[in-house]
Amino acid sequence: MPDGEITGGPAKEVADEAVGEGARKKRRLFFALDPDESLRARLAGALLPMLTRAGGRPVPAERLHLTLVFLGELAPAAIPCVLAAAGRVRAAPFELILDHTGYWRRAGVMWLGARPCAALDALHDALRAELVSCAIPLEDRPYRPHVTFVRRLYRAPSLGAVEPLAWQVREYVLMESTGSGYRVLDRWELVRGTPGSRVLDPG
Ligand code: 2AM
Repeated sequence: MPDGEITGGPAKEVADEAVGEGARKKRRLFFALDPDESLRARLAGALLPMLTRAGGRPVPAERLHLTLVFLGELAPAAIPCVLAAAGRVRAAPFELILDHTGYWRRAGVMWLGARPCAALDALHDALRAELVSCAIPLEDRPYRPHVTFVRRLYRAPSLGAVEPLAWQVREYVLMESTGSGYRVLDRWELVRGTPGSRVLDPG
């Protein structure tokens, strides 16, 4: 998977790109949790000792994220439906605890895993349910929430518990993997008892 910078961008830009030159070019999209700067710094600090031991290719701190729902390659015409689906999700803020590491040999990645979290599963399920109306083929594999922090690692690392990191989840984002990196296309706040509300002005 390509690495690169995560940058923000308003929904209007997304809509504009859906009618311009790039209207036919498919885009690799996914919903994710995007750590704020303070959590990103804590993650980087906690991961640093493991990075030096593990080998492989460390994921730069600014690219760390947790995928909620992977959408795959989508035609730009499908994006408005995806944005609308995300806006219909109703979920409250919650706390996620990252407390263990894992390794997937075939993918060659080492990751930080989340303690079982009903609120995270509910957010994942709610997004998938709303996306049904967009007729996007989603994977049926069980959801394994994780933050990949090493890639191209083909020798099993030593795994174990890490000092638990608490993530106060207050929003989710739609991200694009651009080939040279990631960028945030839009964000939705989690608000107790209210619909997920758009943070960026759709223009
Ligand atoms: P990874 O970090 O473990 O590779 C962008 O590619 C994001 O979507 C990454 O977080 C990646 O997980 C995840 N991803 C990539 N391909 C996927 C797939 N087929 N199913 C689920 N998640 C995927």
